[in-house]
Amino acid sequence: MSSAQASPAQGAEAYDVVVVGAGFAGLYMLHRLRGLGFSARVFEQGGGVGGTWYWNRYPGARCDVESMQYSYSFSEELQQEWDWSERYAPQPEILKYANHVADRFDLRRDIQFNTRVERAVFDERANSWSVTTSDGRIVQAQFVVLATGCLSNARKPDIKGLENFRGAVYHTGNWPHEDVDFTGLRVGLIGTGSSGIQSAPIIAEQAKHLTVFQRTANFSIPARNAALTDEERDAFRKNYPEIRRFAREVARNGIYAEQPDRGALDDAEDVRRAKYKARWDHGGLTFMYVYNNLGLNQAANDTAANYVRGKIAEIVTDPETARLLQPSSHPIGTKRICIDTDYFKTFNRPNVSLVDIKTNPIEEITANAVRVAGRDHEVDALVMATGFDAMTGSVAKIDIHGRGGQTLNQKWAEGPKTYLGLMSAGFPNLFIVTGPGSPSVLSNMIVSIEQHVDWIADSLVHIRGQGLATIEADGDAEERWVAHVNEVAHGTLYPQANSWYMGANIPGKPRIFMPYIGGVGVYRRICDEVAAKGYEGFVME
Ligand code: N01
Repeated sequence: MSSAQASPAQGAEAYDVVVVGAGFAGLYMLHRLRGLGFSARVFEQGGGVGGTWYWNRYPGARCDVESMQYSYSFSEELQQEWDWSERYAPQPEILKYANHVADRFDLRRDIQFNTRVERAVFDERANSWSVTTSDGRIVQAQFVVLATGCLSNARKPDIKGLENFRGAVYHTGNWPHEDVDFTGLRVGLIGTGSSGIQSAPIIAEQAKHLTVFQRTANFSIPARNAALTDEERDAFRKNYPEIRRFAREVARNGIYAEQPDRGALDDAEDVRRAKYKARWDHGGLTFMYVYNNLGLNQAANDTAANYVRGKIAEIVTDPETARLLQPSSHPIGTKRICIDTDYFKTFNRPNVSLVDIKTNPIEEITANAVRVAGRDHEVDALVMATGFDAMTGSVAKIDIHGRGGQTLNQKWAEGPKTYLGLMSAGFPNLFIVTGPGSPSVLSNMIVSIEQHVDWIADSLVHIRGQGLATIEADGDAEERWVAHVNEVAHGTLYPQANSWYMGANIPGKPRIFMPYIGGVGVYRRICDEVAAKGYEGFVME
């Protein structure tokens, strides 16, 4: 059945589909392709499956979406048989789950590990891609699916003198596989996003001293993590059909939770405070669902932000440290909100100190210290929790040439352009899973991954059924979609923050709000309508 197997250079290794990445997206894509009779090969740069959960092994790493929801829904048996141990699964357990899925569905035999895809060139005569891998092979594929992940290109900032530092330097997004022991060491932690906020309390328990270098104070809500009981797991399992339906079709971010029906200013001050308290006590991301206008209206947002600032002041005993930890540079939620266990409390420990590097940026890293405002903070090890070149970074690392030899990096020089986040005009038969222009990082990633993979799989079946060779985003449809993504974003408070959603954490990266903020339910309906109308906005030949 395989058109790709027949078309390219005689004797070349050829597949219908090459999938880049064996994280949650790549694994499910492979499973679907197999089930539909397509030949497929997955290339994965890591030594195992799991993607982000393979690399992010830092102390305290766990998911901020509840484990019963941060899981595949495509197999009823899988979701009934897997036992999550905690409300928020720790990284090792999520990695174990990814490995279980790979084994249960016999996926490994089509995955080549420790292999990067370095280059992909579209051959306009053969209508197929030549894919060059890091082991020097070139394979042919009619289709390429980039399942490269949104937060997979870890970024160590270019800080003066870093190369002179004599101790170990770790990055949370590329953590060693062997145990890292900070016992007796003075540790410097740079970065206070989700990774820094999760790791600080654990490192502080082990290290002799922890110095946290903070550029931007962040909003964080207690996780209230706990072991899951059999009753809780059973309740989820019984209600999975409704929970999954709701997450896909109703919830804006793909998470089943009570949806707000009013704005923050519709309630009196005491009622509002009681609601915030209830959500703070409950813990987790749903703090932001108390009201339906926290991302839209500054005055409404201020009420939630003030509540959290008040909580920080209550928890942190030193008033100056509390003041520094209170975020003031962005509306709450416009940078990814953090979920923590004892983060603010950690600053009450005698072996923890906070250094403000907003007012006085790091001047230099020396052999044994981080120098700020002329003072050397001595450290034996450095932990960079400095984030990722998000959404586009891992795609940009692949040298992708589309029609007329244009590279994707040239096309995206002013910011990523896609139609529905799925394809980019000029690059036929190249799909992106949860790419810029789709809800992606604003959602429960597994819900969005399953939706994209299913949509791509359906489109491939359509192409095969119609005897077609290519699918490509139409340039005008893409322009309209990019404008729509932008317009929706600018109707919210999100672009106010210097966030990685905006590319603001990477010097020189264009400031574009990359994900689609219209909500996963709305987005799914748009994608389904496009398909139902004969893939409107795509050119198929
Ligand atoms: O990265 P980040 P992250 N000098 O980019 C600072 C997901 N995730 O790895 O804000 C000094 O958020 C930077 O400062 P600023 C989640 O979606 C999920 O923590 O740019 N500081 C910031 O404080 C999350 O949002 C989970 O001023 C520098 C920090 O480093 C995303 O991954 C857990 C600097 C980077 O924060 C990324 O999170 C972990 C410099 N030169 C991650 N450069 C869960 O599921 C950067 N910083 C819970």
